[in-house]
Amino acid sequence: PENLADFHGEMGSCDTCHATKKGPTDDNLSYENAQCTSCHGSLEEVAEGEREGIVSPHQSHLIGDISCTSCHAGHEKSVTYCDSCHSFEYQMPFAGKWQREFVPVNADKAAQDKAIAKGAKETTDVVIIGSGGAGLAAAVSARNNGAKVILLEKEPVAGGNTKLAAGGMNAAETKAQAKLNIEDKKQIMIDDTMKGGRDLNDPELVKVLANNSSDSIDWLTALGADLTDVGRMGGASVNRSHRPTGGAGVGAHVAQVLWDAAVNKGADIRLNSRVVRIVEDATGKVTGVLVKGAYTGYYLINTDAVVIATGGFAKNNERVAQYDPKLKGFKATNHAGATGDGLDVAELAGAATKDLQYVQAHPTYSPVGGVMVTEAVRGNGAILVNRDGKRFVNEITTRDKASAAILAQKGESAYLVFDDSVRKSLSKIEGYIHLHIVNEGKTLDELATKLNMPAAALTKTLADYNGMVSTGKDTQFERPDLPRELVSAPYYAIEVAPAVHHTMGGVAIDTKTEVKGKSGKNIPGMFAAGEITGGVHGANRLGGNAISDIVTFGRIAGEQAAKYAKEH
Ligand code: FAD
Ligand code: MEZ
Repeated sequence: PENLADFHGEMGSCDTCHATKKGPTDDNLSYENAQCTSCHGSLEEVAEGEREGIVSPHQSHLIGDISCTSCHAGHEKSVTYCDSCHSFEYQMPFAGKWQREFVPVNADKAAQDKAIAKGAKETTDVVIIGSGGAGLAAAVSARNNGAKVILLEKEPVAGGNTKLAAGGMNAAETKAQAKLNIEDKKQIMIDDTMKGGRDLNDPELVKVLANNSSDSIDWLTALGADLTDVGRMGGASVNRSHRPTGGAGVGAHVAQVLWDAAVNKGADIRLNSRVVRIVEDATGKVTGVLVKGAYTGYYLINTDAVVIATGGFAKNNERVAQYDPKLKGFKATNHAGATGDGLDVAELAGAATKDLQYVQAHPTYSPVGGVMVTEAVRGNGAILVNRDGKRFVNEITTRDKASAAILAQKGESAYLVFDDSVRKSLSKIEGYIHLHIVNEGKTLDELATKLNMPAAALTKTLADYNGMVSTGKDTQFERPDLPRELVSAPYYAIEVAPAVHHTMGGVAIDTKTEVKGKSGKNIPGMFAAGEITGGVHGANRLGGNAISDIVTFGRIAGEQAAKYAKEH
């Protein structure tokens, strides 16, 4: 047999997998996936049967209901979704290589026009495009405000970049900060955010971000989230980045909480469903969206309001390089769907854009693991050293500065060096160890030898650094926060280099998340939230501010869209 369909065909007929001879009946492949698990067991059951110590494709960090068909295809080659970031070379049956060509949203205009002319298949109050944190928060809040919600996600798995977020969610004046005696003010968060964004942020949006940040933490907590660990991120004056106890990644947790809430509250969530057009009437008011279901083809949904929550475009290097040619050829930290086609859909529907030229590189990406190493490792005490074993930057400066400093080193990369106390402070590090990207030495000499670095220089660097920690002042690079001495063996190092991480620009919105049109007037019925929007972060986003952004503006967008739908 050439593929899984042939293989299963030999055991039975089409009904081994499909309900009818016509093939899949929905784009989630609900029936087909139920058939897989009825024979092979659930994802968790399959994972339990796998050897310990190996990187298991079935013990994934993805969120939601992960379908077998996300990787295992029937009539085509199967492709491991993990390979969109990593390269594990799993021996999957009937497998092909990960590859994806970007197909523009308007590639098939004649067929799309025909589908629109056919009329709507169904009607709803609010359509949300994108299942990341902004989309899921909007879904929860639109449901809380009584709207009928359909959420459309083009990828086979939910969660977008949100599920990958690691270091934390920024918020000021929170209960968790108070418990830890951290003094913070919303105004300081505003000032830090404006300064980090080189004062190019929209100040009104920044006020909404900071002033609602602790409410957003409370809102998530009420939904079941644990955001009680608080750490430091680059560019912040105080510790305000919230994450689960023990330092687990924030994004998978928040996205899972929001996913569960959206499902429980009755949002109709459809995967493999790409929105290719927003339809408007002659006055420019939103009336519907055109969807391309991966299995069901084009269909039109009539809706009063749409929330665009399609994220950024950092994974689309061609587009990134158009705005920032210095980043041409760079790897990206993002998920496969961060290509910017939601931006195209919005622009084709008349949305104005702003700040598209601002694209951020994250300083610490592991090219070997295909994974971003969270800023929280530095926030909790790690230092950056170059191939000569020397520090060269304030490790918790803003990302633009840290990235530029790394690129100026020999080999255009550096090592993130930390000790066992940092490892113990942040459970996210266990994931990097599991991925085999962490070098370990029982002593600094052993670590230096593994890194091919002068041992005496590395030892002196750590001794000098520890001395500065004990006096509380970094006289070399003015690092403002020196959380701990690095004295607990074993010692660890990860090779890191900058990778494209965040696109600060996007569609222009007002403080109620209404999308501004190119004409200068807001587009009736169109709302947007999250990384698809521009203005919140100015020229450079601070670590931890995106999760805050998507939850706060996602909540507002859901509420506003539901209210708009009720009134129209
Ligand atoms: P996303 O979560 O990216 O979701 C958008 C969704 O829309 C995607 O699933 C996409 O497939 C879908 N979509 C796109 N186009 C269409 C279409 N046409 N039709 C249907 N669906 C579509 N920020 C922090 O504040 N703290 C952190 O610790 C942090 N860590 C990060 C770590 C990594 C590795 C990455 C990549 C980012 C991190 N960020 C962090 C940034 C943050 O995660 C993102 O900015 C944020 O999650 C974006 O949320 P979103 O909902 O706007 O978009
Ligand atoms: O905000 C981010 O992108 C972030 C905190 C990333 C990280 O390093 O964890």
